[in-house]
Amino acid sequence: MKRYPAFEPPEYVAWTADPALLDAFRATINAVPERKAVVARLSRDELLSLYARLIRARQHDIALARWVRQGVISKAWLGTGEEAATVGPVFALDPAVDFVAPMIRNAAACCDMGMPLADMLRAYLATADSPSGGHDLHAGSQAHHVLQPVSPVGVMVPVSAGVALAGRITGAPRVVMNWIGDGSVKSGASHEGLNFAAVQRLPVVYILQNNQVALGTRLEQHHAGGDFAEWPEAYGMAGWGFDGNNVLDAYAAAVLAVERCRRGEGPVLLLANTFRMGGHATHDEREARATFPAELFAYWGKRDPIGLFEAYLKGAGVLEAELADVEAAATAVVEAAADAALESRHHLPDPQTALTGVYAPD
Ligand SMILES: Cc1ncc(C[n+]2csc(CCOP(=O)(O)OP(=O)(O)O)c2C)c(N)n1
Ligand SMILES: [Mg+2]
Repeated sequence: MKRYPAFEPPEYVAWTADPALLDAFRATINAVPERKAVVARLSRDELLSLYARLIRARQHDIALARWVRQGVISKAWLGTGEEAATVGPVFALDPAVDFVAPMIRNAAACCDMGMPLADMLRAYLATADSPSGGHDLHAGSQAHHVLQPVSPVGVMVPVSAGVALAGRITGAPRVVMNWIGDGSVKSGASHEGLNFAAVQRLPVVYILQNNQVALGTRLEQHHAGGDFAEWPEAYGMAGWGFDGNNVLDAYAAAVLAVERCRRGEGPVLLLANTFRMGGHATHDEREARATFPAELFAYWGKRDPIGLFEAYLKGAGVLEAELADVEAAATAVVEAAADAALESRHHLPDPQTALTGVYAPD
């Protein structure tokens, strides 16, 4: 895949697959028989679709980083390096019935559920034709079953439980997938929501995305709660981990969680270990580099989830030319979406609409 030195972490610029890590990637998806069986059922087209979605996610971040550099927007929150923890699990859902509650770093969930990329980018421009009409840069769309993130992180945990409960009450069974960070899972709302989902046995797949940091606070500075792997049991729900940089492991772990939810066996708390390869947003990348030792960036930089999956596909016989075609198509889609969004740039909302959609009609 093409690399973008101006917009990607320096560790990715001259990326090549470490043979030992590629072996580990394969070993991970073969380690658990149930997951191995799920991965084995993926068709060649589905594997290429996962690849296209990963590229689209990376290109979405590159488009935003480019806008920041060009002065179109002041900053952007990126999921670079964490794409597999979003793209894999969403692939386990049925977008026609299920819902997602992404954090801002899980933007890929929006387009993977069918939201137009141009709308996701318009959210950053706060245009009148953006998903919230310019109210908020967080992107969501009821029509596409994407719950718009609420800015106070952790608050979506009980909201997701509520959406699942509403589905049960109204006879419209659905699975809700909700990502929570290693930081936001410490919020009061998150604890209440996880407990409520557990006691009501609601069909929610919570994904605890541990990227080792919350804004500028390292995990060991905000975490005294032992191994996250023990948290599901503490809440009284099922749970298991997956490799947050292995899209196939992420997919398989999520399929098993979604199946359990559909059987009515209650929520699942998945634990994904990964790493934030940049700053909290584009404004504090230098501080982020000072927050962690360079070796940690080097360690995770070798585990680029897209590079590893691409190397896996090549090893499985997919031709380089075929991957290049998929990459070019996904890249063109994002570039066209960015152009379309920019056309709306000066279409700002009428100030009279500031309260529209904020309060229920009397
Ligand atoms: C209640 C609340 N406190 C603080 C913030 C500012 N804030 C936004 S994201 C964030 C860190 C979240 O960390 P984590 O949950 O680990 O997610 P990550 O950013 O690492 O993906 C903070 C402190 C906020 N939005 N809401
Ligand atoms: Mg975090």
